[in-house]
Amino acid sequence: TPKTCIFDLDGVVVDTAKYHFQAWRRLAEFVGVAFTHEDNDNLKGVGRMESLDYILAKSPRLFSNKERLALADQKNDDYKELIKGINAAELLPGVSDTFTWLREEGWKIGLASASRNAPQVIKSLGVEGVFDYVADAGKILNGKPAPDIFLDVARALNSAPTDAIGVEDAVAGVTAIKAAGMIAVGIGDPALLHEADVVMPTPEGLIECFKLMQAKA
Ligand code: B16
Ligand code: MG
Repeated sequence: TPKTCIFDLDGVVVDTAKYHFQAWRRLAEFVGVAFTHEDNDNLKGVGRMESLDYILAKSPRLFSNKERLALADQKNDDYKELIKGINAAELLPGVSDTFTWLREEGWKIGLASASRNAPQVIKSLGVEGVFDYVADAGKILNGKPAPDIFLDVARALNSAPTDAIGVEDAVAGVTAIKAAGMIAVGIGDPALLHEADVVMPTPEGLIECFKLMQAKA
């Protein structure tokens, strides 16, 4: 029976995608290329340098490694400024109740975020105590859609992948969960997240979903 739940952060626990969007758009303007909401969707769950390269690929000019690192820092400084004021009010609907329910039912809770800012964000949200383990994105070799980060969390929680449920809003994230051999719950558009075992529009349906899974197992 699944008794381990591994959460993605951005787009599942909190809507930081809007802050990533603003910071990436500023960066794109700075280098003179366009950046749309569709671009932002493509970058969900994708690491910082890979996201930067996606944007720089739209420019006709080439960027040195030094320039790339400076641009990544520039984006991250903007992003950190934007998330400074984050607090518990920005937890997505249903998230807090889901954490409480999982705790009461004795589940283990892990965090598999590609963001190096994740520790700061969960602290600001006041939920850092909820997680039994938080993956360090900087130490994961292959980013989503590779399964590495979800497997790292399962290992740390002494959980077999088949006993774990992953919750993700990103296409790359759902692919990573399935590649890890876990049950995937998608948050968002079912057409986009078709690889997931079940998709819901917001985290509000999670408790019912977990209850059904417990009953079925
Ligand atoms: P950072 P998640 C991901 O977090 C975001 O979805 C993605 O947009 C971002 O580029 C990536 O983290 C890296 O974030 O620049 O803060 O290290 O969805 O995996 O929680
Ligand atoms: Mg996400």
